[in-house]
Amino acid sequence: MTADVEARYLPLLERFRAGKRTGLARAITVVENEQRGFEAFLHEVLSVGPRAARVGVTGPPGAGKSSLLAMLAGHYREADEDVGVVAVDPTSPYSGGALLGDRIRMNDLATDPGIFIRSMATRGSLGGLATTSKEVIDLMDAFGIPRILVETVGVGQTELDVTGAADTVVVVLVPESGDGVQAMKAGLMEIADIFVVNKSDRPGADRLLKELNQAIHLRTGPGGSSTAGPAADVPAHHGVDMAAAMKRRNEERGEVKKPRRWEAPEGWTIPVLKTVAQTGEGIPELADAIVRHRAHLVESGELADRRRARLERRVRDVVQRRLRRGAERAVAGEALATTMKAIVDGSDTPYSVAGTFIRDILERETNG
Ligand SMILES: Nc1nc2c(ncn2[C@@H]2O[C@H](COP(=O)(O)OP(=O)(O)OP(=O)(O)O)[C@@H](O)[C@H]2O)c(=O)[nH]1
Ligand SMILES: [Mg+2]
Repeated sequence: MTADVEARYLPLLERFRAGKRTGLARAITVVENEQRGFEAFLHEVLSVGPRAARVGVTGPPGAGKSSLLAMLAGHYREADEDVGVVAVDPTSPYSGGALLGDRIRMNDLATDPGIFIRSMATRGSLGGLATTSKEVIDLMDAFGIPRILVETVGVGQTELDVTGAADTVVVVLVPESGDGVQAMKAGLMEIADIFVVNKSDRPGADRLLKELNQAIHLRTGPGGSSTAGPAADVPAHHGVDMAAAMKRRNEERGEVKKPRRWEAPEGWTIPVLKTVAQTGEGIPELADAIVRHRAHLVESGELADRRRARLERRVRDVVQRRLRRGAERAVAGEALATTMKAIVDGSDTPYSVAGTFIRDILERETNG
């Protein structure tokens, strides 16, 4: 930390490290608002590395994600475990005694000192779950909260990004949200570690359950879990091994391995569970599946892989964010206006001017 940042955040750092709730709340605000020096602050507190069990809960709007999450949080609280709840782009509000659904009141949870709730918007970040949302999760983790539940609405691309924030992804579907094939198309199939058929008090739940089980069975083949992507099922055509070719292509592009896509870790068969979030039916089973998946991740070494992929991604995101912010600051106002004369005259072009800006930005960013 530079002396400047140190002076600014030292008291906060102390409160945070001392486990003061207000320290966490303030730290989250600093990060959310990207206040000056927030990255240096994150650097200080994140050096402990991730410890919390992070569970992402995603699915279509109104599927009962919040209700499930409240029930899960309650379940953990019964065992006296602290729980962090992060809702990204929530359509139903969480705070201030608001409801989660019609009947499940969040009041008890919101006033429970063992529960930390934060809801936030993605602010239109590319890829859905904004980097800052992930940083808030990291803060909760660094604060020492052992369980963090993340809710995202599974529409568009948003849900795919939950894999960038969670170790275990729970996909919530409901009988009326369409069939299992639809879920596959939406990409939810590919990211699920656990499927939940919520609102199983409603008609059609068993049909959805069956469809999901069939889809999983199809995907993984009889008697086991999948070991590779869909291309692995494609036999070598005309001497071309699709899976190998795709892998090579991805490697050549330097693409980061995404362990979540069509790569359910070996030995893990995605469970499909029935719940009624309103009554709490099926919640202990869901909690149990989460524990089992966690154990599986640890034993198979997959947890380390997933964390590593997440960290690689974070490095990229932070670099991009800093350069983008640097560009927004530098290429504006007076500085930009003064370049115009030469460009209009034709003695300069936007390209040479861009080069000058980029050198400036890089210099400023490397010097803090
Ligand atoms: N019948 C029935 N209704 C449920 C169940 N779970 C949730 N609901 C209701 O479904 C509605 C939506 O629940 P939420 O928990 O807000 O769903 P959500 O997925 O968080 O919704 P968004 O955040 O808006 O996408 C509420 O009216 C709940 O009371 C269930 O198991 N059975
Ligand atoms: Mg919700």
